[in-house]
Amino acid sequence: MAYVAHPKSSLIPKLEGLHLFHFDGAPCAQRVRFALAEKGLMRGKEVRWNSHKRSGLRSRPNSWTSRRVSLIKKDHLTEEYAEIHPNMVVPALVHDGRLHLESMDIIDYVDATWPDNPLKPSDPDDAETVAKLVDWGKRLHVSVRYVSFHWGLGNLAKLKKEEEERLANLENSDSPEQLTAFYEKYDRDDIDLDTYLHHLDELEQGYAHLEHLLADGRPFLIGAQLTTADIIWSIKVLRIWECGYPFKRNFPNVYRWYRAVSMRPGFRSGVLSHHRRLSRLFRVKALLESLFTGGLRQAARRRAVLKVG
Ligand SMILES: N[C@@H](CCC(=O)N[C@@H](CS)C(=O)NCC(=O)O)C(=O)O
Repeated sequence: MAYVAHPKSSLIPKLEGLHLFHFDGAPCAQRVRFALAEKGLMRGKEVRWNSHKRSGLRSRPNSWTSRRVSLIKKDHLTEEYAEIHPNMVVPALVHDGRLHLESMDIIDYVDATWPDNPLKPSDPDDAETVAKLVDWGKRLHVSVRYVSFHWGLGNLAKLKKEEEERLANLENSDSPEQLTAFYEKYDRDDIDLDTYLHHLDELEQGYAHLEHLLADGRPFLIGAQLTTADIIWSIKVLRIWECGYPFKRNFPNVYRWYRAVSMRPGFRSGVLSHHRRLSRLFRVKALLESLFTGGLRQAARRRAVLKVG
């Protein structure tokens, strides 16, 4: 569902240039912002996400207007947002009145529309490797949700009863995100530890594959060029690292690669510029949990011991 031909929201056709509906702490939006920055498209005006005011309808060339949809205030669980994104998730990109959904499809669209600094390799074998890595990353999206909610956000991510009801009324039954079904269980602590550990295991299998690829010291996943594979996987590391996962100990090559990618100007401006405070908060929370109750760090250690045993 990359491009939506007839969006319900009357705001969409009014928007000129680039407008991103996003949240600074949301991994799916972080990937898009990272890609936009790598293409030289910088964050411009901040506008209320649902504003129809004339002053916010047109973006400057080579920049995008930020329409921040707060996942904390649950802006995404409103009828107005469901008219923009029927699956009620961020991000959504509008370019000259046309609505694009799905973060990796958005990145492909941006890459094709602004061809400088390509994010896809021209060599067909490399392109196939990138496509496989991106697909794997996409499949792990749900695992990031389970692991980061359980060991990161905890009770903070639970919905109130009325929010749950609103979501159930508004979410399409065929939405691939299936948020209603997830929150129904999550809000009632109805997901067992084995399920969370299964998702952690899925992620660790992905990181183990990257660890192997990166063992020869290459700067990026396929070699010398930063691609969409680095974009999706670096954000997958960021979120789980913020939850306290010991990358340096468990996957040292992944850690080295992630550190280098995260120093790039595109990562710093696209991903971190407005996320630093929340990121620090996540990390302090994870640290306290690892000291007192046993967080992701301990879960990862127990798993490593079990695997060796
Ligand atoms: N497949 C979608 C997934 C988007 C998605 O799940 N977004 C998350 C943030 S990373 C979200 O908005 N979640 C809302 C929630 O969990 O309530 C994409 O890649 O764009």
